[in-house]
Amino acid sequence: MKYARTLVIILSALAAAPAAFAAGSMGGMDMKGMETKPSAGSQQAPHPVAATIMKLDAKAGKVTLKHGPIANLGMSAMTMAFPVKDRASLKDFKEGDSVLATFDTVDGKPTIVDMRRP
Ligand SMILES: [Cu+2]
Repeated sequence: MKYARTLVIILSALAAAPAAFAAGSMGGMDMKGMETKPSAGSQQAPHPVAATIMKLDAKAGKVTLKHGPIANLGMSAMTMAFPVKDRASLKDFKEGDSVLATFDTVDGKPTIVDMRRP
């Protein structure tokens, strides 16, 4: 009967061990590489932005605008010069005009693709 009792004690110890090892063995996984980066193709669609024409150069096809935030270009409000896609449309505007301008990236540059009166 002494052997049987010893066997029970050993078996009990072995049965308890795996549970102790299992706990905490799953802690090594993290989510590196799972972040979503905004890509150039996932920006929102262009929409008209309120702006004021500070300078207009019809010959060069450039307009300097004081513009509000341009969400689709990720640009905050500022004053800067833009090329204009449709130069002919510039004859309808002059410096000091308030406009609604739509911007998009053309040939890698922020460009006015549409401009109209508010
Ligand atoms: Cu700007």
